[in-house]
Amino acid sequence: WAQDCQVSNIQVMQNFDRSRYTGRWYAVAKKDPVGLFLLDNVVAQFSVDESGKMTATAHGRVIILNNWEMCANMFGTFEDTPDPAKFKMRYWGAASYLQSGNDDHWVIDTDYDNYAIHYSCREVDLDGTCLDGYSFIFSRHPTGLRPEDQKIVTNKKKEICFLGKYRRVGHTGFC
Ligand code: ODT
Repeated sequence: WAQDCQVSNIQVMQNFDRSRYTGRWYAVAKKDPVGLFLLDNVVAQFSVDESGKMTATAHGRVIILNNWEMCANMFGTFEDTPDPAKFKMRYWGAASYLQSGNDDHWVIDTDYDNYAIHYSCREVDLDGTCLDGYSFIFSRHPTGLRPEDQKIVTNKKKEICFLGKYRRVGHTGFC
C-alpha cells in the first residue's frame, strides 16, 4: 500500500538520471523539519563532476542567532547508494555558523524539465513512520509549477505523507 507512511516503503524516482537533473531548481514549497533553516528565496544548483559524483550548491534566506537575517550559501556532496534516486547528502555553509550535517536525500519524482520532489527523513519513529523530515518541491521555472504538474505533485505529497504540511517558498530577490 502506497500510503502506509512507512519510510522504508516510500517509492522514489525510477531510473533516476543525475545528468538530466543538473542545473538550476527553484524551491516553490517546503515542508520544514524541526529547527528549520532555509526560509525562502531557495535556489539549488546541481552538477555532476568528472568522476560522475553529484554535487550541489544552494542559497536561501535564513535567520541565525534568532534575529540576524542573511543569505546562506550552502554546499553539498552526494554519496551514492544502491538505489540511484537515494543519496546521502553531506552539507555545509560558506560560513562556519551556518548549518551542516548529513541527511538522506531522495528524489521522489521528477520530469527533469519542470518539477522535482525531494524528500529527507532525519528521524524514523519506532513505528517506521517519519518523525522529523523535510521536503522541497522544486520547479525549473521561477514563477512556480505549471498547472499540469500540480496534481502530480499533490499526489506525491500524499504518498510521502506530507500532504498539508507544506508552505509556499517565495522568491523576492533577497538572495
Ligand atoms: O532548510 C532546512 O530546514 C533543512 C535543509 C538544510 C539543508 C540545506 C543544505 C543544502 C546544501 C546544498 C545542496 C543543495 C541541494 C538541495 C536540494 C534539496 C534540499 C536539501
